[in-house]
Amino acid sequence: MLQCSLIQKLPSNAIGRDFVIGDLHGCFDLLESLMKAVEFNIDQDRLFAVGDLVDRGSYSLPCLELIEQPWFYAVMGNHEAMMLDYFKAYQRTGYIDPYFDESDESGYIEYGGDWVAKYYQADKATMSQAFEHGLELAANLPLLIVVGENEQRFHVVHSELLRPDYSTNDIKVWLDSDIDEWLENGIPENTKERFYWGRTIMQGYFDPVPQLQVGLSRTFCGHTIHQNIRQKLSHICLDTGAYSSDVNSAYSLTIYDIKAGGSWVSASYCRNELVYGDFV
Ligand SMILES: [Mn+2]
Repeated sequence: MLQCSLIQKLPSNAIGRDFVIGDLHGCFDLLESLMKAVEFNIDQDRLFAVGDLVDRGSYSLPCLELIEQPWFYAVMGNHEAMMLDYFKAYQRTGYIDPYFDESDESGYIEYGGDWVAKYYQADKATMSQAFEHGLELAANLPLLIVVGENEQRFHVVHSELLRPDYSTNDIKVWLDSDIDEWLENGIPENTKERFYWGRTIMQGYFDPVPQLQVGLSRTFCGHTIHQNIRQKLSHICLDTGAYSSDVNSAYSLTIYDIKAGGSWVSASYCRNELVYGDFV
């Protein structure tokens, strides 16, 4: 089971802007160009990440290290969860087999975790200190972030706030009132994994489906790739496939400006120019 604080509550940003970034997957350089494009001010603005900071792209550890920045907030993605699982035995024994691919029964290495081999120290059969620190940072990520009150309120989660009883309940997703209760009593055990693995809403299981779910504030998520931002049942999905943008020009990394009402910028490895738009 994940040992993290699970749910984090933050006030609205009274002095600056709030941005959300889609699944980074190691695309640190794309993030840098987007932050420059929006003139991100680290003294005033905040950046929320929908999880999956690591795997597949070129700069996984630098993306993990962002968690230490006071202006950066992230939730746990399934890739962080898989990475933590993979290194559980190592954290217990202090020893790891150098043959990452062969020793991986979990599928993590094959699923994008092969970058970790770079941080293996053969002389000591351990991982580097910087990598171990990255693991600690990932282990403390919450599953859900709740920001602000009333009209300004928004949530950040990796995949979806789907109720486990969605097939028999008219209301398919958790509401603000449920989340408020979790802030007091914790998130129910039977729903946690859906927060970083679920694909029911974005893969269209309920389509056609309204953009808004009454009673649920805007909930930013990622995990399911599409070339455009999409909104279903108050979930706004920002995974526009950053790590694939070197081979597929339809894909990109997207940053979303919450206070500007959904203006966004995207960067891609395939093209030299940034793309600007408004999500309505
Ligand atoms: Mn994911």
